[in-house]
Amino acid sequence: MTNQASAEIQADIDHFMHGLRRRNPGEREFHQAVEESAQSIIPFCRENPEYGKDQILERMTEPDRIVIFRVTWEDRHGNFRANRAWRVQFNNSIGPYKGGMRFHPSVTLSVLKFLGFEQVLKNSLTTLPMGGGKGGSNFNPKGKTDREVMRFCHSLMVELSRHIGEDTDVPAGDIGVGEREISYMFGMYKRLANRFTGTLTGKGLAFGGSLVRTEATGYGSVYFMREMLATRGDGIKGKTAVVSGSGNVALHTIEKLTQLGAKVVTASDSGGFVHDPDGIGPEKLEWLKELKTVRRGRIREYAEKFGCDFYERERPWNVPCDLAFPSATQNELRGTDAKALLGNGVVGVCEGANMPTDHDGMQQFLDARILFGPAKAANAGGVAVSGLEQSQNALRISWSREQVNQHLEHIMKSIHDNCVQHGQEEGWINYVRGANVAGFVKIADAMLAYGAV
Ligand code: NDP
Ligand code: 2IT
Repeated sequence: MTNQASAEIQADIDHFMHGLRRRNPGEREFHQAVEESAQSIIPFCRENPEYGKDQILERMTEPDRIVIFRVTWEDRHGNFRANRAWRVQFNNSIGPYKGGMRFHPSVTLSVLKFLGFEQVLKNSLTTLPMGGGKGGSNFNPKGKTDREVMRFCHSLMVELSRHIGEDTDVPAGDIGVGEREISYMFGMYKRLANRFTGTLTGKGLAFGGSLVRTEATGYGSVYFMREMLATRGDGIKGKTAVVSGSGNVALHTIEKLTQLGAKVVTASDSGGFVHDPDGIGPEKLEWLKELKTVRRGRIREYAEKFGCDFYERERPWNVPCDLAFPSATQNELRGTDAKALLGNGVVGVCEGANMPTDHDGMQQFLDARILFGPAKAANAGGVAVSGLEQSQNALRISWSREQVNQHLEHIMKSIHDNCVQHGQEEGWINYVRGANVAGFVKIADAMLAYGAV
């Protein structure tokens, strides 16, 4: 590309981002997510002018609708408490809105808009007919009793139920929302709607949940890494891996990596990380699952139990590894962390979390041409199996563990191949560009076909 052409493209991106920032002041995470995608999509639209018309990207970055509401609930001391909740219905061009609910004190409208925008492109990549949305609340489930969480979830659903439905918008879990919260929300939804439908996913197996949904995001992320490694004649077996987080995504990433013969040497939570040079093998992982999902304890206890090092309030990116799986939260892997990983010879990074790598970190990985699987491709396995849960609910059947896992492996391979198709550059595959463009094209085709709606 000539210098003049790349200067013109940069000017287009700057112009677009200037407008987006002006329309959405102060929404830092939303700006970051859109800019990362625009850097792939705007050059693609210049090369393919049929996609550069009708304000497609401008319309795609404006949510269809946002519902903001108060959630009042009663705590264990009899005090009334009030939180704010949102549902961002971002884009339903290719199917009903679909995406998780996040409960965390850091939740803001900006965070949910970034997640909703990413979800639109991610869901398009899954090959399934799903639009994109996201929701959540600044409610902090930590330290709350089950009954407090129940009362919060029930109260939230009294309002949310007006806006969702199996063909309208289908919420699921995310940070702070797992099977317990989905069950409370689904129970109240079912009562209010007086219909038993698959309006939420991630449900318990006894009431319409799908096998492998719990494992799907972590397993999918490892399957995606496997596909990336295969393009270089390499594999998972024998690799040393660093994982951040110890929630749903991280635990099942560790599980699948270990099953495929890798050694996982770290896990973390917001208090710090543990470094276990012997590896978090199956027995230790069972203990960790119980710690995190039943006792809701802290990762520090793992170090005490198994006699390894705990690094308070630190992240694991200085630990030498072949593969890295940021699987906790956004912007947890920054430029200096990327430098440390590259310095230690990392060959692949797969984003289990949404937008865990900041702009500087991602640029370094791309410049180094390592295998970098961006979130909207690498962690799409979770929402893909949510889509399969919707299919099973609609058909009123349940597929076996093997059937669902086969679908998941197939979908991750399709996503990978689609990224390769759109991400080929001289001598390497730019998965960031591949994922953004492949996700965009399908939605853009639908929006162009609909006209001005
Ligand atoms: P969980 O709530 O199960 O676990 C979250 C983990 O990340 C915990 O270990 C938590 O530590 C840590 N964490 C959360 N916020 C922070 C923070 N601000 N700083 C440091 N650590 C933090 O969530 P999930 O595993 O479901 O989600 C993890 C990531 O994966 C998120 O980015 C989510 O959007 C993404 N994702 C999830 C999918 C799913 O199916 N669940 C699907 C696709 C992506 P602590 O307990 O101390 O808070
Ligand atoms: O970020 C995500 O893809 C999720 N939290 C899962 C969403 C879903 O609908 O299963």
